[in-house]
Amino acid sequence: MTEDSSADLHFSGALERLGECDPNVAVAKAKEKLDSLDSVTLNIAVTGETGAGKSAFINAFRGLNDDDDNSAPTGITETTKQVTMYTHPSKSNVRLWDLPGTGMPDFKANKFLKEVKLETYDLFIIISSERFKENDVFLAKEIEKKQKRFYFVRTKIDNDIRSVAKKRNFDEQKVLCTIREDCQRNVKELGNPRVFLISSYDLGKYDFQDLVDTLELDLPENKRFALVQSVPVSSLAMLEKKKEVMEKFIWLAALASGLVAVIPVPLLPVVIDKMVLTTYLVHCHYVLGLNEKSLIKLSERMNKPLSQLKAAIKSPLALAVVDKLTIRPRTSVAKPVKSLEDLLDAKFLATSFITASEAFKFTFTVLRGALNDMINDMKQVLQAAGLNE
Ligand SMILES: Nc1nc2c(ncn2[C@@H]2O[C@H](COP(=O)(O)OP(=O)(O)OP(=O)(O)O)[C@@H](O)[C@H]2O)c(=O)[nH]1
Ligand SMILES: [Mg+2]
Repeated sequence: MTEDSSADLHFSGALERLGECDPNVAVAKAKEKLDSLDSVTLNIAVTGETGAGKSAFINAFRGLNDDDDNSAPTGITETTKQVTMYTHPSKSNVRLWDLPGTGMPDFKANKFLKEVKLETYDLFIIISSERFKENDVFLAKEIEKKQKRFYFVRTKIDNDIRSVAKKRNFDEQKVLCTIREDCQRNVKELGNPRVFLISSYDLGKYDFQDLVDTLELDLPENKRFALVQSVPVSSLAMLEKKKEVMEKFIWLAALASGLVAVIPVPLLPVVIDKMVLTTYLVHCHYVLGLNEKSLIKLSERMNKPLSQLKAAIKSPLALAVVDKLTIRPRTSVAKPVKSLEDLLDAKFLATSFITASEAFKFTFTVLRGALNDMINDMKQVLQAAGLNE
């Protein structure tokens, strides 16, 4: 699929992608596809020894702190005793499964395999905070037998770095290289799989982005979309990844909004379904992390005032979405920005479309512009938070 080319603007190309030559059917199909992209489930199982950091990883992936409501309980004593599912807070089709720890002396492999139905999950993250052990390798082999993929994650890297950072001749890259090689030695028999180094308390650092890139490549397209949408925007690189994936689907939203393409009355202007556009823009707002909860998390993590981050959001459409989602007390009269509906009306009323093709082209351009504005706003938010790289 082309990314940012004029080919995306061609109505006939959009119909072709859906394998449909009747515009009316194509609009319905585009709506269906948008819905299905939103509802496909992605089941990520997180396993590893007791205390390795499984629950903390799940919380970080869901953009939550360990002490938030609905977060997975973490601690230094064994806390996860049975399989527990955690849905993503803004994408409920993405589920993370906290599997019981494997490292206790009473761990029974057969009992574990009976309780944990490996075939249920799309992929497995095997976490360790030290070297990978016998149980980790055993599990990887069982996962492989079910023709599923596993990924080794060595967590708590922030602790490792902190403990040697004060040494003379400290070289972070060298330390990371040593840890990686050491971990890889223990899983060699599985065909030298890559080990990703991460800190659940700072996903913007180390290998989290590489992990997401790798998972993405291994997943089918619809699940890939769910994955990239759900990961928190912890760095500029992650924002770029989201941009890349979201741009690929603008044409679907543009096509799905062609409401009166379904009534083929000659010379009656094509009308755009603004509900579809509004839903799409609200969706972008959440995926990019411009929503209140994500901004609060970012402000806490980077120790920057929330107001400073919010002030970085400047584009009219992004502000209108923020305004739409803001709950105000009844007494409040202030409404500082134009409403989302008014802004969309202003854009679309000024133009009338005779053909569905024209309407598609215009809507595509408006949506692409809005997405770019929101991405630029989020870049400014990251900059205000001190995350420039
Ligand atoms: N510094 C640091 N601490 C971490 C990290 N991940 C987890 N921890 C800490 O390690 C301890 C254990 O983490 P959990 O997430 O509860 O471990 P778990 O694998 O779920 O443990 P069980 O549920 O007992 O199997 C907690 O005190 C966490 O705060 C990390 O990336 N960095
Ligand atoms: Mg746990």
